[in-house]
Amino acid sequence: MKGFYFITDANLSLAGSRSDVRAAAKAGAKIIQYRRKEGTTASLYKEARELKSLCKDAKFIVNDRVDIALAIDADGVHVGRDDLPVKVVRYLLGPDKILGVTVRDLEEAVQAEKEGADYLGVGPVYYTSTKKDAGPPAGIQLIRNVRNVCRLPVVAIGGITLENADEVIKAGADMICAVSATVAEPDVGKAVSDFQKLFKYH
Ligand code: TZP
Ligand code: MG
Repeated sequence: MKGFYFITDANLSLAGSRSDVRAAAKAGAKIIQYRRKEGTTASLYKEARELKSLCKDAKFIVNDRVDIALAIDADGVHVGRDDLPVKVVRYLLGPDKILGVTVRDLEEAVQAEKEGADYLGVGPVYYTSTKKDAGPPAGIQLIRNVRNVCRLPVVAIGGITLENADEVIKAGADMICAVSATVAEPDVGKAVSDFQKLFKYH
């Protein structure tokens, strides 16, 4: 799958996640991830269910929470090093749901592929202040290296803007994810559609 990968961020959002998800889906985002670090399980469940219903043709992925993803029959889950182990998540999800895994270097990428990931979230490519514990920027060389070694789709993330997205796609990213460059924009739909357009020329 090629194209834009949208992630919700309630703290950066100007209009709220519902409005953002509606706009992102309409603008053609291929995947929409529900990422929310605060809130009760009950409130996350309710919001996830609502947001999934707004996704149209975009796949709906839940960050961190396998239980919520299963409860609302999401298309998949995205996990990282602080979440359940990849093998365990694959077991809980079964073979058909999408399992995305964040990786910060080539070794983690190879490991995630072995353990049953369906795509790799690779980054941070550039400096980001959106995720405090994202680690140091890996640069586009990591995108190239993962592309050359792994067969899974590469979703590039971290500090990506309309100005640098092109070189990230050229380096081999199948999908681009930009949080602050979309969610914090006054017109989320336009921002997503501008990112989405970049894929027409590759
Ligand atoms: N994972 C790695 S970097 C990141 C996440 C969720 C945040 C990316 O946000 P931004 O605003 O696109 O740099
Ligand atoms: Mg996580």
